[in-house]
Amino acid sequence: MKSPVTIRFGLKKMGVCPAGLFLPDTGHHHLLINMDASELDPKAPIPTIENKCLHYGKGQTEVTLDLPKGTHTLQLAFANFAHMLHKPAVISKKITITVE
Ligand SMILES: [Cu+2]
Repeated sequence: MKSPVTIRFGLKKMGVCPAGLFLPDTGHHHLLINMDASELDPKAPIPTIENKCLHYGKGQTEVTLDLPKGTHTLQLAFANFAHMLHKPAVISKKITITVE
């Protein structure tokens, strides 16, 4: 694929809402680029790391990103109003994409 890359975030059985707003069974998406969700501390808010760990705290369900050429892994972590992982954690499987 070519950059910019459009990524659509899927979710079942829970709702998406902006960060900071507490509603049961909701949260917002985080995109992990070349990072594994196992690196996230379940007891701490998800960090913001440039080009690596991105928050979509407005409740976005789709983003378009400029990604450098090469192979990248993408994984989603869904977290609550305070950027904390749910229990059990809601994490996507990891996909691999190649940007030409
Ligand atoms: Cu967040």
